[in-house]
Amino acid sequence: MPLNGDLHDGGGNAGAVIMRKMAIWTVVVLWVLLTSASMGFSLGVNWGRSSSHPLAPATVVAMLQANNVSKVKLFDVDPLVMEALSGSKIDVMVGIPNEMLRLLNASKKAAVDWVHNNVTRYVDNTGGGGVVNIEYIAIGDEPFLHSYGELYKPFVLGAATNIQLALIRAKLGDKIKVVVPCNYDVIQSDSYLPSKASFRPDVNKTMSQLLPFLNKHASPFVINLNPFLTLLQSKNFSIEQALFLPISHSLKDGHKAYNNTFDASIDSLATVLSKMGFGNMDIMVGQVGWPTDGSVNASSSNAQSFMSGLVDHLESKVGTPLRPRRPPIETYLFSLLDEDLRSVSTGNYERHWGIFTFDGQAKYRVDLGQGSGNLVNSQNVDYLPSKWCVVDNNKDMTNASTEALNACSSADCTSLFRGGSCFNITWPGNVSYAFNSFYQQQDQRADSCDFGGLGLITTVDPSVGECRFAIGLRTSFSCTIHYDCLRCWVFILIMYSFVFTV
Ligand SMILES: *[C@@H]1O[C@H](CO)[C@@H](O)[C@H](O)[C@H]1NC(C)=O
Ligand SMILES: *[C@@H]1O[C@H](CO)[C@@H](O)[C@H](O)[C@H]1NC(C)=O
Ligand SMILES: *[C@@H]1O[C@H](CO)[C@@H](O)[C@H](O)[C@H]1NC(C)=O
Ligand SMILES: *[C@@H]1O[C@H](CO)[C@@H](O)[C@H](O)[C@H]1NC(C)=O
Ligand SMILES: *[C@@H]1O[C@H](CO)[C@@H](O)[C@H](O)[C@H]1NC(C)=O
Ligand SMILES: *[C@@H]1O[C@H](CO)[C@@H](O)[C@H](O)[C@H]1NC(C)=O
Ligand SMILES: *[C@@H]1O[C@H](CO)[C@@H](O)[C@H](O)[C@H]1NC(C)=O
Ligand SMILES: *[C@@H]1O[C@H](CO)[C@@H](O)[C@H](O)[C@H]1NC(C)=O
Ligand SMILES: *[C@@H]1O[C@H](CO)[C@@H](O)[C@H](O)[C@H]1NC(C)=O
Ligand SMILES: CC(=O)N[C@H]1CO[C@H](CO)[C@@H](O)[C@@H]1O
Repeated sequence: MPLNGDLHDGGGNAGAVIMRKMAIWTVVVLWVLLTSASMGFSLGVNWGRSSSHPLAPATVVAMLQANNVSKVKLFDVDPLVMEALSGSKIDVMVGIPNEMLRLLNASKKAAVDWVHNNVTRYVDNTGGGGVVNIEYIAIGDEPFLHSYGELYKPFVLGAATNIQLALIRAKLGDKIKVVVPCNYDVIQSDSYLPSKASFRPDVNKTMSQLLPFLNKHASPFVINLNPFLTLLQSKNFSIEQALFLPISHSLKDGHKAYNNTFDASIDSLATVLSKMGFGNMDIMVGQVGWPTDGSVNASSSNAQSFMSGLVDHLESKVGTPLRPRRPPIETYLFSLLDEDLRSVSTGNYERHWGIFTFDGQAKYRVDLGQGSGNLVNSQNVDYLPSKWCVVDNNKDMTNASTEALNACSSADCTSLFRGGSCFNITWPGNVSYAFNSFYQQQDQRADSCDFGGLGLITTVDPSVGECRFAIGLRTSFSCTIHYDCLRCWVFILIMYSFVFTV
């Protein structure tokens, strides 16, 4: 209004009017510059903990800080993780496991307790400890996933409503937002054209109730993207489009042209939100990334292309054809670390999403947009001793493959199969890989390298080329049963008796 008013200000003194216009424009330009600078660009990471031997929370937080990562998305509320995050100034999304949604829908009191036990005590600094910057609470993790059917769907809105009420009661209603991370499979588009997208019929009704709730509380729609799976499943997108590489053909959708899968996915969601009457709702990307192992095209070099392409795209703030200059409000990379307990029902690559290996070592170079471009590895990682378990090929090897299969039924052998980084190591190298994987998972217990007499403990690193034979991490649990720890205690006891007898 002030700008328009100025145009009609016919005072007669043209010079003064021009001066005033210039002054106003200067202010506008400065304002735009300042706000865009302070808006930064919001990049976070998913910190999942489906690992047999997770890095210590304090080690991970130090690593996040060393890499200037300012936002993290969790899948639960682990007290040790929260303790490590307290005072860190890292913004946090905490998660409610799907299994709790039924209870949280049914009971307002359960929701109040949940918020009290898992949120209030961390954001409230009256307890003395440092504060955790909780920004979002995720109601379940992809509760509308197609394969879940009706398992969690009926409880999502009720649980979200009860948690929201509990937040308001705790006077946190305007500080913390309730969101529902949805897998991209809530959207369908037979032709893969964004303009033809709609919600999957079986979630349409639930969404028509959830969207007004999100809108009322100014919460974003959180979508988890999987461009890698899209590439595996559909012929419509090329790997170049998926990886933000130069392309020969863009995807034409009416007058819009799409150069990358990411924008096409965002605009499919934007289309659906418009069709449902919420075309202005903010979009947040809860997960997006590229795996590095366990499948063809899952490699560190492809992941590097993807991550740098994505970061450049977000940093440019160009937005998408349907939402120019309005990129997702926040984007959480998937994932921080490899996790050896993730389900492989959709593929072996599921355990290799990390930007960092399970022990916090960078897999490739990427500038997360805040600094040098070199990722900083985890420091002070607490490894087990430098020992590996391999097959002793001086023995009768008749049973070696069977023993390897047994080891793989519990240990992580996802790198051994087609497309994996260890697919190429020939027999019996792959048997050794399986033995070692099991041995490390069992905290290097001596009896876990037996394999019917075929196992042999070595101090020479058996890694070949790309195929890394890992050394496991010491966890507090593994220390209590660890052979070396036992030896250590025995030593201390002997020293004690020695001191007392002398
Ligand atoms: C959710 O909770 C409400 C209130 O207790 C209850 O009436 C409703 O049946 C619950 N929904 C389901 C699907 O159980
Ligand atoms: C959160 O609070 C509930 C209820 O007090 C509790 O049962 C649960 O273990 C806590 N943690 C998580 C991750 O939900
Ligand atoms: C996408 O692929 C399907 C079948 O693979 C085809 O029917 C459809 O026309 C394609 N869409 C576009 C936009 O190319
Ligand atoms: C989905 O829900 C919206 C809003 O309630 C409605 O307009 C639309 O027709 C529904 N679509 C389908 C396929 O049921
Ligand atoms: C898409 O790629 C084409 C050809 O490389 C280029 O001319 C066009 O500007 C690109 N479009 C966008 C939105 O980046
Ligand atoms: C983190 O930020 C600091 C200060 O801006 C910068 O000097 C440093 O290089 C950044 N580190 C990384 C890994 O980006
Ligand atoms: C191989 O396994 C079978 C069945 O467990 C056992 O009877 C046999 O002695 C084993 N062979 C060797 C060479 O260890
Ligand atoms: C596997 O070995 C073949 C031939 O030695 C080589 O061309 C190929 O690049 C290797 N693949 C991997 C994943 O190392
Ligand atoms: C090891 O490789 C051989 C072929 O070289 C194959 O028959 C066997 O199944 C592999 N074992 C494992 C555990 O991958
Ligand atoms: C770009 C790229 O790496 N594409 C490859 C994906 O994997 C298949 C199967 O190995 C290759 O044929 C493609 O070239």
